[in-house]
Amino acid sequence: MAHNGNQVAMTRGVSPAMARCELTHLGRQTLDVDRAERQHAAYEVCLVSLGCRLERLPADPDLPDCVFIEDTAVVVAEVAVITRPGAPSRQRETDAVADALAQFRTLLRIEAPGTLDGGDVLRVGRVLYVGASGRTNAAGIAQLTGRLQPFGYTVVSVAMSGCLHLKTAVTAVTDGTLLVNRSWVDPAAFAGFQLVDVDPAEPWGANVLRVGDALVYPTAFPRTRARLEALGLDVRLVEVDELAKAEGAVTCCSLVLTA
Ligand code: CIR
Repeated sequence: MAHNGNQVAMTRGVSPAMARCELTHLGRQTLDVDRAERQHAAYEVCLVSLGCRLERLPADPDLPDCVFIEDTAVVVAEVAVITRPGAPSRQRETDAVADALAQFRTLLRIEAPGTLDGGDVLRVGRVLYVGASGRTNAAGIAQLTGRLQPFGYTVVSVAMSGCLHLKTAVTAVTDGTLLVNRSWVDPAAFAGFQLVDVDPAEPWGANVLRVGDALVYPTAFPRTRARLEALGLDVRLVEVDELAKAEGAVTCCSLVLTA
């Protein structure tokens, strides 16, 4: 097994109620929970192969979207900010995650009336770009700024539209390079970065999970993958199409942190 410092990947099991997940941009399709579980298990194996120690929280049968653990916290080196997810059905997801994160970080919180989903937070170095999405409101962004500025972080609010979270539209593939779908976010917000566009046939292809120098990436976007590989990037494939029926992708299924 590779070693990646003291990297921990916190994950949470697939809820047996996942078929009742929140949906915003997709119609409800038949969801095979067993297949979603198998895909999630293979995703976890991929993270372990990249040197992460797995910290796996059990699923909650009353929380259909609990597998999408990314939305419940923003973890930086110094602290973890427990979010207040924008979908009311998801707000109780934070309890178990906060309990588990307390062994690694001092906890801070987003409080009402603020809402914030971790999927809207793209951190590159000490800058956090935060999508003003349907889930994350101005109060949530202001609170995140207040919690993290004392540690030297800058929080930048980013306008976006047409997709669920900022990281549906843009993620970092290196510290200087972003993978982006320009129809959902204006890249003017990211001056100074090299930009790689998703292939026009793969609008959902902008969500990449970086673990060390490796990129965990869905099998579903071969054209965009070729663009990443052409840059010499180390792409590790996972099949997540069943999870994608619930509008989830690769970043949303883990919180990767240094212990
Ligand atoms: C939701 O609508 O909240 C879930 N069905 C999907 C959340 C995906 N989260 C993410 O991409 N960070």
